[in-house]
Amino acid sequence: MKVAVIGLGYVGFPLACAIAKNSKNEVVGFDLSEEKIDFIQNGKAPIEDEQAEKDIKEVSFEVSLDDSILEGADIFIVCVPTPITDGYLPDLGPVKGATKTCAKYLKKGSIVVIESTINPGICDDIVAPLLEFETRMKAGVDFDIAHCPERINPGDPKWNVYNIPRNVGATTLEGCKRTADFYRSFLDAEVNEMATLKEAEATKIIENTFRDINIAYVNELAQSFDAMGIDLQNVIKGASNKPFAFMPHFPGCGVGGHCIPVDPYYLIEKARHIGFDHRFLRTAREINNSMPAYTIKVLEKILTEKNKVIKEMVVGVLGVAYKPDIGDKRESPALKIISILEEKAKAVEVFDPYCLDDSTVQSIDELLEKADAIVLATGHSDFKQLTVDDFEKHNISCLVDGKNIWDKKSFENSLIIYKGIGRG
Ligand code: SAJ
Repeated sequence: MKVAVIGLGYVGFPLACAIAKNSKNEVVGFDLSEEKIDFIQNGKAPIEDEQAEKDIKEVSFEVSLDDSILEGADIFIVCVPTPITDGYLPDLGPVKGATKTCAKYLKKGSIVVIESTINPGICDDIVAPLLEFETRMKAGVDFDIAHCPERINPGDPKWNVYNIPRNVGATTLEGCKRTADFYRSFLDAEVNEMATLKEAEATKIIENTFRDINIAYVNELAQSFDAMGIDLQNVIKGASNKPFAFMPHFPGCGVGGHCIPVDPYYLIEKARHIGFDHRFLRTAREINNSMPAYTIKVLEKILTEKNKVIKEMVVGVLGVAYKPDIGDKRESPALKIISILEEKAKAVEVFDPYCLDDSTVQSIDELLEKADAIVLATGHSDFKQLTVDDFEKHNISCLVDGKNIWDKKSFENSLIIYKGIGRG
């Protein structure tokens, strides 16, 4: 078959490589980004992904900025972003755009697979009508729509496109089986066939919402345990040796990324339309969104212990990215921390080795030299190496460890006041 992957980012590119490498299908790729197309045409991976960077050396497939490359495709796989708008509503622009592009080349018997994360009902209520309108064909009769939610975990050395189990739902059970068998033809992992599109859409949403509410749980605990002087990190460590029915999550300065802080709003919004208020999910989002402000409150509290005030301080922020050792800053809490500090502090200096464009200085030393106090916002490995001596050498007086990466005991006999999030 001819398989067309629309969107060659951290989801679509590893997928296209896997299909090209492990199956006999012809694979083509389409993207709107000239840079991505150039990278791939020069045999380079357009994203940071260990497995894909290996695969691209073994496979080659045609990619183009021109959607006519989709001509004759039997299977279209949509792997485009599904961001949220400023009002926290799902922005389906990219999915609608990609769907219209597929419609131009859709033929009888084809399958359109959506991998992008969408909320329950998008395939039935948005994608199907769009394809039917554009092609005058009938979903479930002339062609099929399937949803196989992506589960790529950027930077994960263990789990990759080949070994992560997948779920598939489709307009018809026959379409679901065809899609599942297609995925089984190039994956090593289990592919689970679900009864409906909505079930498959809901599965991914609850995976990530599950994570968001559990992080909110420990973030709320961190605030009460800080006030009680209890080290929540140690308490979680204790609870974690329970061999069943406990799953540790960890408090911090906030929740970033393109999945966890975004997906709950899809479900909240969908349910709102049918008159249900997901007040628990909303509260969890409010708690996680409040953590950057809480982090600054912790800083202000320890500054007063040193008879200092934040508006006289140059505050250094270590980290911009939303997770360690990658340069992705989407929805990163660090950005919120920086904007709060720009209102409150005398000056803000920023350094992230993976986000140099967002850095105001070019090295950790330069940041420590300029700053009076430090907020750590990303747990990059480079920052983990820092010791109390590095901070003392640069006369840092206060330090808030937003991702609890340093050993609080090492600061006990120093002049530096150290506080983590949920470290008592
Ligand atoms: N975070 C916490 N406490 C935790 C875990 C995470 O504060 O206990 C924060 C992180 O600092 C980060 C944010 O939450 O700012 C998201 O972290 P994440 O580890 O969930 O990273 P993501 O956004 O890359 O999430 C992806 C998701 N994968 C997919 O959607 C395919 C998610 O489903 C995975 O659970 C997650 O990776 C993972 O397990 O690493």
